Amino acid sequence: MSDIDIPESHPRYESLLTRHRIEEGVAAGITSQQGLIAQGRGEAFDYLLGEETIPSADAAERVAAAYLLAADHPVLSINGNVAALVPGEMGELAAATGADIEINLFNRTDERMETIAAHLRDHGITEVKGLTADGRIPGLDHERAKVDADGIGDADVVLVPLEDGDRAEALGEMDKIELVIDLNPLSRSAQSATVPIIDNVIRAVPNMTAHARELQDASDDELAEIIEQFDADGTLAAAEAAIRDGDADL
Ligand code: PTJ
Repeated sequence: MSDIDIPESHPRYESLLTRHRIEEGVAAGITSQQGLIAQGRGEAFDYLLGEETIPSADAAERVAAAYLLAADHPVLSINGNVAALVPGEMGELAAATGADIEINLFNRTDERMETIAAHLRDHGITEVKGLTADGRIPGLDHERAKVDADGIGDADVVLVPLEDGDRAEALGEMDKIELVIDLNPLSRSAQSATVPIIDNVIRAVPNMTAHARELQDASDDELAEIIEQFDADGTLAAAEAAIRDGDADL
C-alpha cells in the first residue's frame, strides 16, 4: 500500500497517515465503511490520551505479551481496520509469540475475506486462518459468529484489536483469555477483556512485539508472575483518568 506525501514535520503526521491507510483500506475492499467511523472514534480518544502510549498501556502490553508466550494456542484476530493499519506488524507479533493469525470480520463477505487474506500474504503472513469457518462463537448471529475450529475455536488466548462489544463479550464467554486493544476504556470490549490495552493499535502491536522479544527466554514461572500481578480495573481507571484529566500535551 502506498503512503501519501505527508511531511513528517506535520504536527498530525501519524494521525494523517493512519487516516490515509484506512481510506486506502476502504478503497481496496479491505476495510468496511463502518471502519471509517470506528477510526474517527478511536482518533478522538487518542487525541485525549496525548497520542502516546501511557505507562499503564505499556504495562498492559507487556502482560499481553506474557499471556501470548505462555499460551497453548494463541491467536491474533484481524479485522478490516487492523489489516489496513498494521498487517506486517501483526505478522511480526505472530512470529515473536508463535501465534496463529485469523481473519474475523463483523461485516463478513467472502470477497472481503479473500481480499484481506491476499493482503496479509503480501505482507509475509503465509498461514491465514478464518476462511474455513467450520466453528461458531455461541450467542451471535450467523456471519459474525464464524471462526475456524482449529483457530479461534481452539484458542486459549485471543488478541482482539478494535472489536465490537458483542463479539468481544461472546468470545469472553467461551472462557478464552481475551487481550483487547481499544482506545476507549469505557467500551464493552475493553471492559470485558482479561487484559485491556488502551492504546492505538499502531503503537500497541509493535510494542507488544518488543516486549515478547524481551521476554522470549522468560521461564513459565516468570511469565506467570507477570500475569498474576496484572490489575485490569486499575489499567482501565488509569486510562480514564488520563483522558478526563486532560493534561495531554498536544
Ligand atoms: O472489519 P470489520 O467488518 O470486522 O469491522 C470492524 C469495525 C471496527 C468496523 C467494527 O468492529 C466496529 O464497528 O467497531 P466499533 O464498535 O466501532 O468499535 C471500534 C473500537 O475501536 C472503538 O471503541 C474505537 O475507539 C476503537 N478504535 C478505533 N480505532 C482504533 C481503536 N482502538 C485502537 N486503535 C485504533 N487505531
